[in-house]
Amino acid sequence: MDNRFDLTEHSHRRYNPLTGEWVQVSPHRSKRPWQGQVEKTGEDNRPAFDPTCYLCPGNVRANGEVNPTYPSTYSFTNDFAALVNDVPAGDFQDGDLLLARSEAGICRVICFSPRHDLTIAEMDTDGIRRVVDLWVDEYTQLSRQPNINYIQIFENKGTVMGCSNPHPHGQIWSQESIPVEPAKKQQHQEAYYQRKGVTLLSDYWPLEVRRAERIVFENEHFVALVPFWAVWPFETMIIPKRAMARITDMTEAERQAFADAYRRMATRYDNLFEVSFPYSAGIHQAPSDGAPHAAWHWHMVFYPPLLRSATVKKFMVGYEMLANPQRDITPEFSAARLRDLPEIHYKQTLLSESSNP
Ligand code: H2U
Repeated sequence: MDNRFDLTEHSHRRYNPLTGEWVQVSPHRSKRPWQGQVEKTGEDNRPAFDPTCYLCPGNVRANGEVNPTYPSTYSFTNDFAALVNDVPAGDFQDGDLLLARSEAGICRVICFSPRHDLTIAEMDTDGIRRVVDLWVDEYTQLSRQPNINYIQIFENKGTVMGCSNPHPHGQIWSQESIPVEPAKKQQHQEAYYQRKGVTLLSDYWPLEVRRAERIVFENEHFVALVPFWAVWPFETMIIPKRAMARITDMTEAERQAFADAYRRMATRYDNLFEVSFPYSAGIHQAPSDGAPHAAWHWHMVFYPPLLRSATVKKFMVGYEMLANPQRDITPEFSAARLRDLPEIHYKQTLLSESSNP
């Protein structure tokens, strides 16, 4: 019997060089039967305008403000912001063990489209390009505010990810400190840059293109892949080919290519289980603290919770909570599934099939 270590067969740990963390991979376990919880997918027949939606154009929000009749994108300061600017600056400390610090910030809500029934997966690239432009404008404005040193752009999609409203939207939370996840990535990218003189991701993406097994697709300026160290079953990254610290560094052509990559990834996700695919996605980029941060290479990450169908979710419990994350299906298997999917949304395909039987 051949007993050589094989990543596709044998239990192993994989290292995430961006965070310094490890993930347990157990490929031999992916055939185990499932008799646990099945998620409800929910009805996906939404109207283009919902008079009760607080994000639709012209509607009243929870605090009584009225949204304008916006034609493409719209952003506003979150009416229930987790971080606010009028916090008295201060520290609390008792010895070495009890430590707290005031944290000011600004939270924004970003409506991707006036259409209540769309998602990024069903929007066209030009519509998504307007979202990208708005993110760049928001980043620019927020970075000029005093005490805003980090800006987290993200999207929660689907009720299973805690999204409160199906209207296509995302959020931005910006604040004084660098939060935990980007701080880890900053530390590891800095150390790599000091050692090698190039960004970690500008060495990583060509390696993945050469190996090919985890690539989902690429365009002229971006690579989309399942990272070697992926934790979530269908976790992916969109990486710019050029080393850039922030999304504000993108050229016109790169913004368009980023919109193209975001649409293609979201559409492939919906096509995977023919459902509006839930995820939390967001952009990790350099702090907005005035320093250049040459070691930072910005990128977008997608963390989807679904495992093997529209209704079976991956649970991060037990060992994952107490030890470290664990996955059964390999990143290479997930990449192959995503790579083989069409980039035309399944609803479009169904529509054209029913009009041309
Ligand atoms: P999520 O669906 O990802 O939770 O985002 C919706 C955000 O919109 C949420 O943070 C805000 C909530 O505070 N919101 C408003 O700012 N105004 C409203 O009228 C309702 C919801």
